[in-house]
Amino acid sequence: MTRLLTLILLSVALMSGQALAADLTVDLHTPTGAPVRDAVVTVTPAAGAAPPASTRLSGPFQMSQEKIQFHPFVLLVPVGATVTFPNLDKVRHHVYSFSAAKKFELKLFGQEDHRTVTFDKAGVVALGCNIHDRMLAYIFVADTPYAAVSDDQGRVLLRNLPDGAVVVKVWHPFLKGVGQTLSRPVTLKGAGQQAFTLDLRDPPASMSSMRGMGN
Ligand SMILES: [Cu+2]
Repeated sequence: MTRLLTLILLSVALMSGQALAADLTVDLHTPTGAPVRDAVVTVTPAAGAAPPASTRLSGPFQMSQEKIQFHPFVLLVPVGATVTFPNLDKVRHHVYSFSAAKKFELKLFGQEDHRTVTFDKAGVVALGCNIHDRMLAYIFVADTPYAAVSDDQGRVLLRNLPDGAVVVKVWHPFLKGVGQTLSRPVTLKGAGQQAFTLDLRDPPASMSSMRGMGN
């Protein structure tokens, strides 16, 4: 390769927008210090649009029903994702959502039935079952590829984020406050760490005995 060509390629690379260099660790805990799992952390560049969420969040995406519960409790998908709803129980389920981001109903279906729903709008979709009141789960439809769900340690690690000013948001279904969301402007450069304290309301009585909700 000629030196001129190398220089041209290098300048194109430098001009083509933000460097992807930052790694961000986010720790989530309750006011008493317990880790919070099942929270969704999203990072959005303050200037310019984020790339399509599907560039990093890849499927297959599945919300199964087993032992009269949804699995997982919180499912993160990119805008446009198609989610399958396999029923692993012997009984039938009747899954629905009234959420603005996606209203739908999967009428009584059993193990033999194949059901899918496509989520074409960003937002939070709360799921229920008409037959079993205690079934509850959430699908978080993200419009940024920089997103992840917290693990049992209440931790999220996001790699190769754009350097510069971003907004970090944390959502959890039982977080007190507007939109169940906390938001913080952060300037990323290299490796960074953020901690959030999440004040959670009690989960619905019907499900609190069945899940470790992290609080
Ligand atoms: Cu059900």
